[in-house]
Amino acid sequence: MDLDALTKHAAFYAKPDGLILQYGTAGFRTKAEHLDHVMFRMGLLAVLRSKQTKSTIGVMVTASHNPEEDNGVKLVDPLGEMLAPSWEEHATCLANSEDQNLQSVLMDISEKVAVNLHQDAFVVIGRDTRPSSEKLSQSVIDGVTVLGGQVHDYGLLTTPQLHYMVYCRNTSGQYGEATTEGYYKKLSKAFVELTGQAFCSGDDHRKLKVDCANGIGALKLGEMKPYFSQGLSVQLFNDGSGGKLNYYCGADFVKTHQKPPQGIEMKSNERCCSFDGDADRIVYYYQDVDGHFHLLDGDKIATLISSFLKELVLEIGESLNIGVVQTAYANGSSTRYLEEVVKVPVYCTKTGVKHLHHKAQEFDIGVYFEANGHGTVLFSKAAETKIKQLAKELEDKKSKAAKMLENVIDLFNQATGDAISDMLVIEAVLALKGLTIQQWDALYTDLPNRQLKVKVADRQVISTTDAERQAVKPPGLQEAINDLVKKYKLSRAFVRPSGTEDIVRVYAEADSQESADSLAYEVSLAVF
Ligand code: NG1
Ligand code: ZN
Repeated sequence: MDLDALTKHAAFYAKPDGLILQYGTAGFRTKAEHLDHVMFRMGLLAVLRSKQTKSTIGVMVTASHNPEEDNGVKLVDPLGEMLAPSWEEHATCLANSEDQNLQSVLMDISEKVAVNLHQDAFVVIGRDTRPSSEKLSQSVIDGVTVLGGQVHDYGLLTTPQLHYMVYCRNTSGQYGEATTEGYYKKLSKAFVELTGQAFCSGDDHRKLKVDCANGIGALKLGEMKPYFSQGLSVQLFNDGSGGKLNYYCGADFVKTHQKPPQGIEMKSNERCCSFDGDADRIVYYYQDVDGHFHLLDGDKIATLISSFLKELVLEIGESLNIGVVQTAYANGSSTRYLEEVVKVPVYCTKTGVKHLHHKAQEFDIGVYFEANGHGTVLFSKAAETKIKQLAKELEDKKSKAAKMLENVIDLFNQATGDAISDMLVIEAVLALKGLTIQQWDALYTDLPNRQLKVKVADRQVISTTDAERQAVKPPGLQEAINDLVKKYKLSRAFVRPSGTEDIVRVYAEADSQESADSLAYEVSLAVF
């Protein structure tokens, strides 16, 4: 390690006085102008992680659905997964160390994780379309190179594309080719093959309007469109030509406000969807003939996909176990529908994709979605082998189902939730089952719900258990929530400190919107 070079370069990335940041569920996130030193340091950390794992590590510069002025960074582990939790602590420690201690903190981490400093390091970098992202990704590159690591800068990428690249590179290309073209071809081939047998009644079935949140999704979906155009025609809105990122548009806006984004022309009953700012989340929606807005969120997506997978698994007659993973924010109706109608076991984990992803890995087929539209489906190696083998056998109903599953495996991003990949899966399932968005929506009715944000002096005074559904601290809070919940029918409520904002989130659902609103309000008063 060239410590002189490190000191020299570090001088360009002074830490603002008193700034303390935490590597949370989405990495580091704050105003872009405060992030230069964090980016440089994450370049350093990525080198250590790469040396330790003897693998390629990814660094993504994005703040997802946050306002355009924000930015953020997260590291991607060897199999395209989120950074291991023990390393989140190292990241926090390194980001917050005072400038003069940088070297010693770095050495401490190297010792703790037993890094062989002579090992080669390779880091790949991607960034979203924020005005600050290019300069910030240069700071990451500087951090990597100053420690002697090699870099491949992919430039503009969606977050899930970077995860895909990392996964491909660490599995000797077996998962796919580590280029955007490789990604487009792999997914499009699977999509076109999967939808090949679908009966489409009219051209409208193949049309989809996509709100790209004025983000990276517009660019990448635009590039990819020609590859799958024989199966689906997408029309892009909020494509970044003039509009501001995530401003009155995108998946997060649509989900939180439960209304259509600005900048999209919606005719009644037309199928529309929204990506978030880095294209790892997706929600669907339509407006009915009476002008009512209908949102089909991550829970509806999980339901549609789980039913489809369950049918295919029954058809191939193999005992592959399916598990669905949700969080406490999943609408109670979706959980009931999955358990009672689809008849699949449902599990609840803490908020944050890494928790869901981890749980989903326990099954042959693990479906996971957050209500906000972030999710994917994971297939175990054993399941994949079995499916591939069955797909090769004689032409019959069984092998046809296995072939479909084979394409489904290729179509889902196995590294992380991916708006483009999920969109293609949903479009394929709708086409194959001949479902309209209205029929999909009608599978079950969401329980009315309300989410509120509460500002408190210190959100950490609240701690939770049971996958965040019960508050253990402060004393008396859970009892107060229990008493309030008893006042309403079909009700449920919980509170938890946000992992990405300085607030406490309150969630309530009940038999009517008025009751859900009033329960959420009463619970928020109990939080103070
Ligand atoms: P927090 O702020 O911890 O609630 C939010 C989302 C998560 C996840 C992360 C990361 C909700 C209620 N929470 O976390 O689901 O997506 O951001 O982006 O939507
Ligand atoms: Zn995102």
